[in-house]
Amino acid sequence: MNILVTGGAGFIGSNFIYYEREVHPEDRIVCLDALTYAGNLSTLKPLLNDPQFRFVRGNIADRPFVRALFAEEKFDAVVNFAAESHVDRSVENPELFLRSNILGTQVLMDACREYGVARYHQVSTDEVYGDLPLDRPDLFFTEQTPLHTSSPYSASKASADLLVLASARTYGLPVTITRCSNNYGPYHFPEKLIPLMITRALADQPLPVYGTGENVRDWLYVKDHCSAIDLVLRKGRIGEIYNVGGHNERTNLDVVKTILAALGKPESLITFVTDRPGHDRRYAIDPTKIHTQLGWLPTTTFEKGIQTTIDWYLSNREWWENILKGDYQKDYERLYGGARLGENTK
Ligand code: NAD
Ligand code: TDX
Repeated sequence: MNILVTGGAGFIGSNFIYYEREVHPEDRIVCLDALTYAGNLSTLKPLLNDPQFRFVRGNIADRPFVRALFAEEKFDAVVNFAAESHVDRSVENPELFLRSNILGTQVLMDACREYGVARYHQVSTDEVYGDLPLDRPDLFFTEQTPLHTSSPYSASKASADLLVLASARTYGLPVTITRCSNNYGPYHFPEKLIPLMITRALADQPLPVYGTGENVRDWLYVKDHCSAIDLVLRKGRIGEIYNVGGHNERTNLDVVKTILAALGKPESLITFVTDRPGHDRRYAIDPTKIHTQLGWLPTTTFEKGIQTTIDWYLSNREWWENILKGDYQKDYERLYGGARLGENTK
């Protein structure tokens, strides 16, 4: 297969490309990425001389550019990771999220139709379901849970999902969708909770916990998400949505304390800060469908995954220190200081 992976210079996309090269070395991968603030070509450096890999810089919302690439490459499948992915940035600047996450998805699907691509896979999120109350541990998101979004980010992802289903029904586009819970692991951009806390704790900087720290996230090691997407891409039923998650719920405070303990740093670094506007309380995925229909199960426990992740950040300091030396730090100060965040693509 010749597979287009969009957003492959970001966190999950890059992990997916490495997973595919390892598990399906016969396939060719083309990575299309705009290299926004979140994209990092150094993440893919070991692959740049691989004859089965090509990197192309470009925007998924740029229709003429996308059409030309599809005409040239004749893809068999498309996996769309490309998106603006940070909730806090969407609160500051929603419009960029509409262009990349909604318009970009439509442009890719139109190109799939025009060039007869056999499969379009949309990487979506559990955030499209909104949140669950903290005092109802019996409730989980299933594929039937109604869409009920909270942030411009999640609203843009839900909009994209609706357009994917519309393309399937109206034009017969062969689509699948996965909706995954929070990922963690190597190459995670240090604005998200886990890498932010690891990198700040290593520098003995205060760790900003929003609100009371009681919000719950359902954490999945990134490689387990990659195996789920790979399975759905190759064996999933056309037109279906699959929830992906590993029953790994933790409060944010628990996660931060686990990181501090692993690094031998004091809990006095924890600083409670103003809550995120519209902050979702709890996410929790019911992965029964992907387990029973496709046999998927996660293989990494949170205990093992968080230690592996911390070890990765300890032995790959150059990767994240280069990010912190760049524009990101200024953006972070603006966000953390409550000022408006401007254009965040380079
Ligand atoms: P990320 O921000 O680390 O990476 C996104 C990548 O997409 C970057 O390399 C960026 O340069 C690229 N990109 C952004 N806009 C683009 C555009 N218009 N054209 C081309 N490239 C563009 O994000 P991530 O955490 O790896 O998330 C990847 C996908 O998975 C997203 O669609 C996100 O909604 C979804 N998802 C993420 C999580 C999570 O926990 N991180 C969980 C579930 C679903
Ligand atoms: O500094 C922080 N302090 C804090 O308390 C940050 C960055 C986050 N938080 C809290 C907010 C959330 O409750 O930690 C939790 C996790 O926050 P994020 O890492 O920003 O992730 P989240 O908002 O849960 O969204 C993530 O999972 C779903 C990804 O960023 C999305 O792309 C994905 O769809």
